[in-house]
Amino acid sequence: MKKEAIEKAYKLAKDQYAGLGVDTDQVLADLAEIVISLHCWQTDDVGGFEKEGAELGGGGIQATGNYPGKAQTIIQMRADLDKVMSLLPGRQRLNLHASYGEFGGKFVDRDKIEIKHYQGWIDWAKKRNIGIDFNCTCFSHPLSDDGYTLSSKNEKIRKFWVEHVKRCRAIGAEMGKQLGTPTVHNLWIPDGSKDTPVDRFGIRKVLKKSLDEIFAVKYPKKYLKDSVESKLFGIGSESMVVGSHDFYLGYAIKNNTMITLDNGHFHPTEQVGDKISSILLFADELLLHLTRGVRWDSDHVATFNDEIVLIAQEIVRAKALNRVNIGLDYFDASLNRIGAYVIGARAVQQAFLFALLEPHKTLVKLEEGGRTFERLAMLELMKSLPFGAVWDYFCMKNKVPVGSDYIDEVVKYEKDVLIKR
Ligand code: RNT
Ligand code: ZN
Repeated sequence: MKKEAIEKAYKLAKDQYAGLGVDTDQVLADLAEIVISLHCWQTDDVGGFEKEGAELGGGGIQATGNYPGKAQTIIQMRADLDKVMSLLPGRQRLNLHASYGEFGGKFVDRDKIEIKHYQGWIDWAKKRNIGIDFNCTCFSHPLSDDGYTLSSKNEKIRKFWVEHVKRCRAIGAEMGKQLGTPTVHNLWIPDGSKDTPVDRFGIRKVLKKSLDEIFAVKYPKKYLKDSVESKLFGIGSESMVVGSHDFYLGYAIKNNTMITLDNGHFHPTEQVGDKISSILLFADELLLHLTRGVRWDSDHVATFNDEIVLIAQEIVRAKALNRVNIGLDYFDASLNRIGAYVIGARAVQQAFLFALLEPHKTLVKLEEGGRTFERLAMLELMKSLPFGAVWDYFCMKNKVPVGSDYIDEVVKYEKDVLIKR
């Protein structure tokens, strides 16, 4: 698209939104401040670099598909991340899993990891002026095979995982310190039961005990922010997930940690967007794992759909952009992974743009006046306003491909780089 055409379309759109009292220049300034944490595991189907050709399993995490081009080394992964960031407007962070350390060809078990294994990533991020978020990896390991990690009644297994998570938090805090922006550490465990357990209380009590041991170590919030992630069910944990939403919501509120809302982890008719205004009344901040649930699978590429839009709207409406940490979480191996990455990240940014363009004050006024017809009509009207023109202008201003140009870029990268792997 030509620069003049993009500018002209933006000018028209700006006037239209201004008619509703929305200042698009301000909206673009706000959008530019939104940071998206890129989940490194989309580039290699959650394989990690602990051993070559690692395949993931356990706890219902499974990438399906065999599209060529998966990152097999850290060098390849970094090239992929650079490519992705070059196609995204706005700001990003990197979301790293513990299994992506640089172990120098040696096997380093999870209870032995140290900051030195991640120093390369910190230096990489520093050069790009981005922050890092971190995750313990409590799956795809012989000691997670029987379905319980931090909630295991086997003390040897439980201690192993407590040590792993403690180390991950220490590493995260050091990352945050070195990079000058707090690392969000997210804890997700696969623990659960395929069939009906009888001692749910006892099992959950073990998890609580493990978390208490882990979080007994305090770090300054300017280095590390903790979050805990719930799930409804997974493959192999259909009948009970130990770390359910009730469990972690209770834990988070009581212990002043964040809760992670992965929108693929709830009942399909539940609206994650609706939970935000409740949680933010009781918690300082929260973490999002944005994804697209399809039937029983929680990890399809995020798209600009009603669910993501409602989440963005509820955050913007609550004026809580500075209290929500935004991450992506999906892994689809059936299409170009870099393309999938960009689709999801752009979809989320577009959802926030759409939300920021809402004439919020007018809508609240209508609502308070009982004008429910006008409220709904306005909400419908927003859908056909030229928000695409505002988006294109944002991409152009950020010097990233506009419109379908990014598709060509991804296809070129596939031809030049991915297909040769
Ligand atoms: C699993 C959780 C978790 C993982 C990542 C890889 O159901 O969503 O966040 O996807 O840790
Ligand atoms: Zn998640």
